[in-house]
Amino acid sequence: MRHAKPQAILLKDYRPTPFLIEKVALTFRLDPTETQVKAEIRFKPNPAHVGKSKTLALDGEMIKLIGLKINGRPLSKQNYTLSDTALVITEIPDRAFDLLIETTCNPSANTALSGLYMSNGVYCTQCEAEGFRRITYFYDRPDVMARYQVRIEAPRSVPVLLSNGNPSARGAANGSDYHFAEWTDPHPKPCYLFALVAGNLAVVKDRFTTLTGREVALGIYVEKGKEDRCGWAMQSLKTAMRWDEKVFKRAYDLDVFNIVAVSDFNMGAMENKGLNIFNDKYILALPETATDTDFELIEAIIAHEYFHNWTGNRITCRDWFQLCLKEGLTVFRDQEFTSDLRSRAVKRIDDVQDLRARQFPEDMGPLQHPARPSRYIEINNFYTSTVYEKGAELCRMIKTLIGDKAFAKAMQLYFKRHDGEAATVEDFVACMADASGRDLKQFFRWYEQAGTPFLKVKESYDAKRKIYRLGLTQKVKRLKGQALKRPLHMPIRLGLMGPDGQDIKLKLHGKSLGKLPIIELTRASREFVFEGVGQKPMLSLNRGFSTPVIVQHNISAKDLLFQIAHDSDSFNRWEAAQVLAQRLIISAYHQKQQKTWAQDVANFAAALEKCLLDARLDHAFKAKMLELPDFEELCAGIVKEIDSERLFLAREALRQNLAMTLDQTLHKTFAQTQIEGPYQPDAASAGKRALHFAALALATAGTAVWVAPALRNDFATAENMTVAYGALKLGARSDKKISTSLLTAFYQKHSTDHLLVDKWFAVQALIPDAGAAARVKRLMQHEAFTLKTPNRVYALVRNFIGGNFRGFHEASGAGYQLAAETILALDTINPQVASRLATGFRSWRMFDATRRAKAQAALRKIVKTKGLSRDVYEIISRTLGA
Ligand code: B3K
Ligand code: ZN
Repeated sequence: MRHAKPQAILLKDYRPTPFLIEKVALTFRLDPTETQVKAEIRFKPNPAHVGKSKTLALDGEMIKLIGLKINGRPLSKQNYTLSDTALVITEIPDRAFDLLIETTCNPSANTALSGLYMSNGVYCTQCEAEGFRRITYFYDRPDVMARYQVRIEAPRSVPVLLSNGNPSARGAANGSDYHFAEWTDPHPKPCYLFALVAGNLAVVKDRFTTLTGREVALGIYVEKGKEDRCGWAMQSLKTAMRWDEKVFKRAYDLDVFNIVAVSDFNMGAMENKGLNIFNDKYILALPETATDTDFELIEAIIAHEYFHNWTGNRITCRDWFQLCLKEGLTVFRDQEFTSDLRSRAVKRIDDVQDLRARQFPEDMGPLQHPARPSRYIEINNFYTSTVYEKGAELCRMIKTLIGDKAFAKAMQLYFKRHDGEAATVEDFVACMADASGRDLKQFFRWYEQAGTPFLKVKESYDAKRKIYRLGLTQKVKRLKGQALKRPLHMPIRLGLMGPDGQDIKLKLHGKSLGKLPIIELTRASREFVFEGVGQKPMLSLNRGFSTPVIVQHNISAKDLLFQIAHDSDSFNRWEAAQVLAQRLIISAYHQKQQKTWAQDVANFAAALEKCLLDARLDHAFKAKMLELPDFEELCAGIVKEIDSERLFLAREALRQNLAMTLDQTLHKTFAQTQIEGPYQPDAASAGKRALHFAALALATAGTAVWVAPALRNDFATAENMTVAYGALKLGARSDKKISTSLLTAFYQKHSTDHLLVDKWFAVQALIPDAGAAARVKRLMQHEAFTLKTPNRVYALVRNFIGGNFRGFHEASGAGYQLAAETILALDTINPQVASRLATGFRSWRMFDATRRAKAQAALRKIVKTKGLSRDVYEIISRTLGA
């Protein structure tokens, strides 16, 4: 839909609908260009609605109305009005009534991939957030929950006919070679969870018996010939089902659970009741086709969608402002799942890296919004890292505040109290407060107030009185025109280490703190006084990243090195290395402290070396220690007027120095982690491979002669995709000869596998060479590139915008221009994907004047374009505005 000046929707305007929907019967007669949809809907008055309503206003777009009856009587044109976005029926009975709506839609023409569309010959739906209105006229909002009965009719050439719930009938349908299938979903659900899939698909089957004794038939549907790639997804599904029973006491509630993999999908996957639909990138995996990261993501996303069955589906959201109620909580649940299955310490580091790279920049710039927003223009723009990942951090903080036991109790209370309901964030937090007896009123501000807080640290030690004082001050930056930011309730884990590196038993204001000490900061500023501290301690603050803040602490390099070596909290050992690296890069950027820089780098390298040689540390953790902070994080440390080229070179200078200093250790690490034997996707094996490539990656920044042959050899002898892709990524960035030969070989070998062609594009999008924008532009002309497939656009264009810092921010403005042209071209095809690309401009004001001017010109060009989608309009106007 195209709008000149789109209207904002406000949280405070929420009102219940005048009617509720008791049940819906949908009949589809599938056709690629003219699918017929018959909806028989039973409405009843809503007791929660205030006042009488004589009209029924239903949402609908891109569909053609064919027939309309109330209680069996056809409606004449005087009885309703029809617009591009709504059907409004006047003169409605004041008691329950049946409405029959007949419409048609055109799945083949649906390039936005919202509603009913076709992917590679397969009929498929995506209804969240507001796609159901492209199927029939309806109350397209999550607080209207109904029971669904679905009948699908199609030619026999379309053998697989799937919908939500349990299968109830199938057979021959009217018309010579037509057949039908019927599905009944006993659980009331909002329409965004409706799904239909039909096509000539293969299926991989399995079974699962729940702890309550229910036999569940599991099915994964994929393109024919891909059956052998479903094993890992199936195994992950069963693991997730068992884990949810064990940890959250949640059992599955239907006789079937189906998953379908399609190749055209706007995001990762969708949790439709009993019929999850997935981007095939997150289902298909064999050691030869998928990397360790793919395996881990598949496991996590399968779990995430499955967990939604309770957090999202059984208990859904009252309105879309409550999105983090289901998303934040479900991300929290999938993070816990991965932590239990793999390494908790490494998972925490991964999640914090991700939060800092994606959520912090969002939270500090013009696209900032609270985890529970209070206004939006296009809800699809709010499936953000703030709603998802910060939302998960808020659940984690509550758990830290109230403790594991109370949290478990509170979750059970939530499931009991709100099962079958459309709930709010307040409802959730009330359960947490009621079960724990804690007052969470101030904590609630985290949901309503945007911005990443800074936490300033001041310490002092009184040797005579054996007192250690810790002063903490919190502050959230206000953006132009914003109201005063209020202090937040922060649970902060901490430790004080003695000179031997051991944690000291803490006594705060006369009270002993337990084994994992936590202090709570509720005021803007406070001093914590620890008694009985015999020697000047070393502070380890915000252990495990207990609160998502940016710590500002003038801790010395010496102390950071001590922390790297001794901190009992592995997160903070890693964090200390990050802080040191960040400082070294920033001082290279400002060309400050040139005299001591080399010595500081040498000390840092020595600390890393110790880690690499420490047999007690696992491979995955060591690999994390070798990763330097991302550009997004570095930018937050520089604050203004960034010259991205100089920042890139400063980071490269540190990499190069480390590579030279650590050469022997890197070589040894690389050799000791040589990949042998058949591929196993478990965390330990993946960790070994991660370290192998982390060592090689750092070594490529130096000049050692072993590197190029090692890289070529890995590529040539690779028996799995993790190794082949690991070598390709590094090879593509080395000299032209290696780069060309590896890229050519990879494409020749894999050009018929669309997921691997995506990888081939992604690798090239991320090469940080000078003139990357022009190179990416040329790649967009490649025969395999298309704007119609989201995965392809993400692989090449989104990776370039979001992952190629040097290229996207080229001083010439070529990167910005390329982004603007692509966003505009894509907006007429798929506004959701276009709008995702547009968020890449969110930090434009942090750059220097030259770059700002170029970015602004690109943004203005977009916003001035006539007929812009609501999606892109909202993102660009906010980006320009604040
Ligand atoms: N709930 C879906 C996301 C829907 C996005 C709509 N634009 C996937 C997930 O978070 O599980
Ligand atoms: Zn989700």
